[in-house]
Amino acid sequence: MRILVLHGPNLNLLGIREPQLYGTASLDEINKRIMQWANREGIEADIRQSNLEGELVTWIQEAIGRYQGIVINPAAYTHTSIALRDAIVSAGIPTVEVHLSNIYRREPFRHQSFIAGVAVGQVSGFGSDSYLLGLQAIVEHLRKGRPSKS
Ligand code: CA2
Repeated sequence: MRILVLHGPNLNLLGIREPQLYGTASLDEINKRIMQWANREGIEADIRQSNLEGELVTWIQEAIGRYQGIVINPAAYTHTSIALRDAIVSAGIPTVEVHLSNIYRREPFRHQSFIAGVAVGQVSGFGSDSYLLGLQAIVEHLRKGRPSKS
């Protein structure tokens, strides 16, 4: 089973700024944990980060036929990007949305996600564990062969 893990804009700054919100782990450290988890589970995971909306859209399009599932932290694009939402729908690849922080405990503009309505589900608020929980969720979902709406 192949899973694509996508990190959105500014997540390359993790561990350097705003540790009270996003924790002290760097993106490299989070990616190492993801790869360790994937290796233990016998899952092939590829991980990418971009600050560009269009690049994330292209990667989702290119995932068709190559990946069975996507785990994405769309970062600020969560709250703005119909393009990412449309890409997830048209790719038809089951997708789990993850967030380090609990977006519903933060500013009202973060309470809206354009992604949640086309995702299998959402994990929000568990720091870097959100990625591992999201991976577990998508793998379990795919193993059970549940039909996807996205
Ligand atoms: O909690 C999350 O994972 C978010 O997706 C993070 C986004 C934010 O816009 C979402 O509302 C929730 C922000 C990512 C920015 O990451 C930074 C990391 C370190 C320093 C500055 C920004």
